[in-house]
Amino acid sequence: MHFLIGTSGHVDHGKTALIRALTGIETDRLREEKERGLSIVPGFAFLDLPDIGHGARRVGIVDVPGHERFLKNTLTGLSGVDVALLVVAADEGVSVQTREHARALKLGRVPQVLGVLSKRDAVEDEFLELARADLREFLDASGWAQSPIVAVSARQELGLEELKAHIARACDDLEEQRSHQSKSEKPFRISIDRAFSIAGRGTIVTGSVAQGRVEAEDPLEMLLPGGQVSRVRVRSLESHGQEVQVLERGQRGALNLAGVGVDEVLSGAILSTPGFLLPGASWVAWVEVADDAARGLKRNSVLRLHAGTAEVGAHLNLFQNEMQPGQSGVARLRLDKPLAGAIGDRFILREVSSEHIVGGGLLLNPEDSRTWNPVSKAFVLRQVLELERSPESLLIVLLRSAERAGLRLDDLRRALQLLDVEPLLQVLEASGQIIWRGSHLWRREDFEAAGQVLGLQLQEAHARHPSLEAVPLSELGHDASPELRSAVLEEGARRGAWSIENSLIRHASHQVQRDEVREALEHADAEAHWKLLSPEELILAVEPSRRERARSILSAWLRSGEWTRVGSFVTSRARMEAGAATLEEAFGGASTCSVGAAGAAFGVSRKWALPLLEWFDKNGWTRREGESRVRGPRLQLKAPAEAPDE
Ligand SMILES: Nc1nc2c(ncn2[C@@H]2O[C@H](COP(=O)(O)OP(=O)(O)O)[C@@H](O)[C@H]2O)c(=O)[nH]1
Ligand SMILES: [Mg+2]
Repeated sequence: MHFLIGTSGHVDHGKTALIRALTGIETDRLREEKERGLSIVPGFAFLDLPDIGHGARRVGIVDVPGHERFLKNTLTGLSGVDVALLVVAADEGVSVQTREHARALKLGRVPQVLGVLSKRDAVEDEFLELARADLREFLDASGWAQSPIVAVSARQELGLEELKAHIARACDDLEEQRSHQSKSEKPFRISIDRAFSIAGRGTIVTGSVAQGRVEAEDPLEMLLPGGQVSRVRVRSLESHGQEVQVLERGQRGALNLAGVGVDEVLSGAILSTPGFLLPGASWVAWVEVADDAARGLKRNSVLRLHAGTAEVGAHLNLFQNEMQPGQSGVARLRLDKPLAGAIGDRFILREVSSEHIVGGGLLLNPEDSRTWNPVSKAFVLRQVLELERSPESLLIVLLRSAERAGLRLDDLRRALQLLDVEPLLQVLEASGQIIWRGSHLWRREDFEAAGQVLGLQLQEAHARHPSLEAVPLSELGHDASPELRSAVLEEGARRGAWSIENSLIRHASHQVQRDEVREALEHADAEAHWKLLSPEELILAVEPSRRERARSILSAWLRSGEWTRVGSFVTSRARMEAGAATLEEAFGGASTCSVGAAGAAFGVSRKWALPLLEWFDKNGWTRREGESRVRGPRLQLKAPAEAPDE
């Protein structure tokens, strides 16, 4: 496992000098940085840690600027940091930017924070202890009561070994925690912090790997702030100046990319395994106001949002009037350009006027779903993202909020950020919690409720057609999505609740009620095949004394839509619907069909062919073009089998 260490703290408190003393590497590389003695952009180094029980390891280091003017660069640098060194000069104590950076570490949920008292050579021992007590109090109040404090001097090389041991311990702790987490592989993700080109090699981008792993030749997706998505390919990889075969979470990396010019890489861009991130111009989010913020957040505030290395303008649409420091709740963030992200991504919010960090939060849902009811769902989602953090519970919460719409496998992979969700689905299916069919899944409760609704609809349909053995499938299940409907129909048939044949369905409990008048009408209609009969002709099929009743049955059928008029003829709608196959024959694979061809396929003369085609026109199966017919929306040629990718 790899870990990234980051500095933080007020300007001039000795961060860069400390990294130089620890690693021998100068992280202030820019000429301007050297001249001014001031870090402006994040600088990078690496450190070999002693083996304190879990093996020696090399960790990456990012040294961030402390000056308030470069806070954006500081936040960029801190993205992906596992262990933060909060550096406080012993002779100055906790200062403005110490507080600001601590807020960023806290809101960004940086997992481990170590207190570092720098420049201990610059103060008397007595003063050092005062500074230590001051820092202790600050760490405790920030929720880091467990964090150690190490006093160091970069100038006299004091406390460096002790600090390394503490960093090693923090990494060991993280490794221990992460070994308990799901082993399933995450898609690769890196937020780009620099892009440049080298003659003969093309575009190089650098960043801290936030998730997953990447190898040379892997195809990736580049997502720009603004919403553009393009495909790129990894030519080669480097970490700390050396070519590597693989880059993993927690590593600093440089990726040589094919398929993109350096000018096309905007700051804040993300590289990801294709298909795992969606740009959203508006996100439902869980927002928290820093408990030491100068003021609360008001509805309709305009803020700067930082996520990964991206920064976008955000209009805060709160569901309440104001959130006080320390409070949190649901909000809708309308961004000035789309931001790519995933459920559970953390962000930080800055005030535009003061530029101070005021809050942060979690992305919950790019607002594209119709069913999303933010306020009721956000609380539960936030709970599971922040506290439980298991893919199983997240999946169940998402399914519950999707209700009968269920989830598509693709959306689920994206929501859980897992390359392979199948093993998880197998477990949940075996334990009876979900129903998984092909590319869709539902909670068992929702699926069964849909089954019950369909069963009731079927019984009602039977009641409408008491003399029919079975009813047209097309009468049922229109309140469910096509996937749910067909999965529920199939499942009921499997369990024997009903049977399906051709496009007719029959409930297992259905008993046909014999009625001679109805049967005589239906029989006459069926006997006529496609040489449909007029109402008068049908009535003649019934014994004279019962023709009055036959007439009223027929008009009831026509009123209910069970039967339909085809020109001057009448027949059951089910029979017309079943005519699709014959109509296909009439087209014979061609794009048009003449009246003659239709007559031949249906075995009738123009007397019937014309009204049949007019009925099909009216019902969307065909469309008249001149003297012939083309396919209507309900009679689409079956798509050819999908061509394989690439
Ligand atoms: N006395 C003393 N001065 C230090 C020490 N470390 C850094 N400084 C000085 O503090 C100033 C700021 O250091 P720098 O590392 O650039 O601070 P940064 O802005 O936090 O990165 C420089 O003038 C350093 O020489 C130290 O251990 N002891
Ligand atoms: Mg510095």
